[in-house]
Amino acid sequence: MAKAKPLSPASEPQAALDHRLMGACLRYARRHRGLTGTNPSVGTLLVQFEDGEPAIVGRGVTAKGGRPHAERQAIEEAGNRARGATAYVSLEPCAHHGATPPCAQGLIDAGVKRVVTAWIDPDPRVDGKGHAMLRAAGITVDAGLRAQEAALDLAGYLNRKLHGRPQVTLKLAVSSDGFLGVAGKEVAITGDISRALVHRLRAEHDGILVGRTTAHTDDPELTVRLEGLQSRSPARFILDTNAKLDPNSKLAQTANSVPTTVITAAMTLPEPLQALGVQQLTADSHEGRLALPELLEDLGASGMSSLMVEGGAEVARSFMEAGLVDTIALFEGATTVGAGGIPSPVTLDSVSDQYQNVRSLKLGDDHLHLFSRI
Ligand code: AOF
Ligand code: ZN
Repeated sequence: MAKAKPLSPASEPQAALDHRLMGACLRYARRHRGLTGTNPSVGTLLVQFEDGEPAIVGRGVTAKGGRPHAERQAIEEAGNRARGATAYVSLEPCAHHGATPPCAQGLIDAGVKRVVTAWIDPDPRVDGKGHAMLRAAGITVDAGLRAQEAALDLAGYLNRKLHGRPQVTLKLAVSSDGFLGVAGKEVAITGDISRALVHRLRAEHDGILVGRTTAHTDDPELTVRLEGLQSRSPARFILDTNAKLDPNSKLAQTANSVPTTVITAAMTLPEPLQALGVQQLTADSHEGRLALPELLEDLGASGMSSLMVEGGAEVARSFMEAGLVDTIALFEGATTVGAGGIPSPVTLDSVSDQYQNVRSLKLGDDHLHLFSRI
């Protein structure tokens, strides 16, 4: 086989190379986010250092549906060149016999000499055992590289495993004077670039949720309408205590093509909604409101790892007050709304210090600020 093209000058120190290669591994892992079911989307790069220069000899990302695992695919691609290689893996290799033999064993059998990982797998069948197996076989293991970034990417998986509920992203579009819009009508707060990014965020989540008022006022579709990603629309949920969703709404009308569930308090769904294919989820209620923590537990138990909450103000406030928001995606537009605006429950100046600003981007005239409490 021809020698792979080197990625950097030989002089780059190992720690810098590790940092950069783990970055590439994390980016590769993102490729199947939202497509691997209850399994996390993990990335693996197998790298040979030839004359000190790194050459990627095998790559793998957890396959759609969750299997095969990332390491298996990277090992297969590398063939003999896995021997003596360094493996960069975004999550500790598994140690259990599931549908496939343990990935840790696969790396041992392939002759890998060093494994660099970003995060320990909290699955009780793994939880340190993957690293231990590798070390027992004489492999050097360096765990925890770029851990915080990996944890952000794995947030859905980690939340469901550790807390039994999906990771919740609250998306807010706030005007430059701190408003979400004007009551009763749809106001454009952000521009096209932000809109595209919102669609990409949707594609990365298993579910998307709005309140009935938003469903009524904005009549949203909540689908992914980016070229090439149209099939990645998340399942749609409407918080609708009394099952009042309008059968003529876009959500109801498209329920046969994108799963649509009305979350009610023990009501039977009206016949027209049932006929359109709208599903129902009955949630506990508490003091006349749907009980959100229990709802999230039910969604977690059904296999949902990530939920995007898109509004409106009341729903956003309820999720914040219940302490259920893990990530805040705060889009800030350049426009002002002025008198009569709906105040945002969260603005740049009022984000609680439980949250850390993990990323900020300029999107045309808008800004996106991502806050996370991990
Ligand atoms: C890895 N590499 O690419 C992924 C891992 O049902 P199974 O056998 O597929 O096992 C699921 C568990 O495997 C999951 O809970 C997590 O612990 C691990 N995911 N592990 O070595 C991978 N996706
Ligand atoms: Zn595995």
